[in-house]
Amino acid sequence: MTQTAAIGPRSSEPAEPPTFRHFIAGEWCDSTSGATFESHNPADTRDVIGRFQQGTPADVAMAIRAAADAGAMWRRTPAPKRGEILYRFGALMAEHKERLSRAMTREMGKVIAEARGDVQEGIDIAFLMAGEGRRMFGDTVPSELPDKWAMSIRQPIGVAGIITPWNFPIAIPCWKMMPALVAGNTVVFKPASDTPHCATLLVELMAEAGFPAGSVNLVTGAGGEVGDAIVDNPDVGVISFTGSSDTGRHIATRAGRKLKRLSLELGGKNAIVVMSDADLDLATDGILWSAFGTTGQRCTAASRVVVERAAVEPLMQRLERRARTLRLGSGLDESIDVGPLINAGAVDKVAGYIEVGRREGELVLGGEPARDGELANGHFFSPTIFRDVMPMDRIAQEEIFGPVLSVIPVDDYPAAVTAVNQTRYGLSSSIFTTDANTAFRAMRDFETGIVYINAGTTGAETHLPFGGWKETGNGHREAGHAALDTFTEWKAIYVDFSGRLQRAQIDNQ
Ligand code: UN1
Repeated sequence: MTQTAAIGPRSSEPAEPPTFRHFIAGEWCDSTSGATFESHNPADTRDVIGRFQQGTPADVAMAIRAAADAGAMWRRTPAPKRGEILYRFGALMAEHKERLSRAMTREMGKVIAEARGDVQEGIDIAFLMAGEGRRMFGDTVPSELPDKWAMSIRQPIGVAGIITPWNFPIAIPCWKMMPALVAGNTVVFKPASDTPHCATLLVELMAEAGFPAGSVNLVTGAGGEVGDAIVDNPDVGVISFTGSSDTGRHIATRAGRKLKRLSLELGGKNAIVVMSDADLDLATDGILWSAFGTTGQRCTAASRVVVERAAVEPLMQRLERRARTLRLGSGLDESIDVGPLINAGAVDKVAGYIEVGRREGELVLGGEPARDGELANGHFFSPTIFRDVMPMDRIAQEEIFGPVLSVIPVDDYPAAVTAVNQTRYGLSSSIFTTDANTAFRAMRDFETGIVYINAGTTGAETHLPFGGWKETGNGHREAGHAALDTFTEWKAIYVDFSGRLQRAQIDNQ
């Protein structure tokens, strides 16, 4: 291991924060900018986690060159052998799970149980994709002509640009890098500026696992500088991005001009439907977990609850009572339910939506930053619930990415379907009902990439496709074997062993 980071309580004499570096061509190196930026603990911003390289287009160019050079060898390494390195990496993550989880809570803020889940999701996808090294199926099919063989195989694209968000700082980079690498691509990884430490720890373990020099390159820094340089470089054949819709559009425009392969995973405005026949205690559990888990900072978070009118009052009572018991604080304390928002900008954004919400619905809980006592130095925001919100209100339409829930009353199931689907996004949805017919109708009717029955909107597992309809993405899927589609080209191969010219579509009449 090339670097270690101090994790845990600060001593009374805070040490100088450590400086971390890019990882290019198998070496840890400084940026050509000579500049660094800091990463802070969002639960207590006095806690500086470290200094990180302020990457430049020149750094990116070096990383892409290293990745392109390494690609020549990596793509010829048999896929099962590539998979063995993924297995080693998954095992190393499992060995270091607690250290990674604690580092994540410190840097990103999610509570420690959720951080462990995030790391586990990384382990799961590493093992799943390691197995793909021995599968990676193509088709072998009969030819329409005699003495002719027909088959299809997947081949790597080349250099993959991996641009990731801060909200799943281990899982999402793994969702992208594991399929890219097992398929024979090499990667240039640009993590979110809010979580460069998690990314560094991850890449340290990748190097230890045996990914060869140049196959994985890390460049930290700002999206405008580092991200754009990755997207624009002609030697990057595929880009995978998860983040905001605005940034997604920006990347899509630039990548589109160059006709690049691009996988986008963007916003969500996910709804939970509660029918009057639902188990309301179970629904309350699902809603609170989906709305306030990760402080609402998941693409899959539930920010809308669409409730049949007869269930509104009993559900509201349960939600309010239970939401009031949620404890805010540092996620390193196991008893805490809700950690901080990621940064001051996020607090401002959420606070702005509270003002919008006051004009649209009735605020029944929360609605302001939480700054009492130990929360004073963090970016905390009280779990917030609005009721009597209309489906087309702004707080029911725009992604807030914070602990803000809108309760939308509807008359019946058809009205619920309309409300669920009346948004530009389509990531996940859920319904609580005890009627099997209603459940099956929802599976058919909800226009989202993920549907849950009698569970909240979060908690996708890595062996199924993850992604959304409509403006949530651009048709690609992460996780599952569908993830390989982003990172491979198909090649159809015909072998004619007849010894004569056989013309398809003509000589087989
Ligand atoms: C995200 O928020 O971008 O389904 C990913 C879930 C997690 C992944 C969320 N497994 O909530």
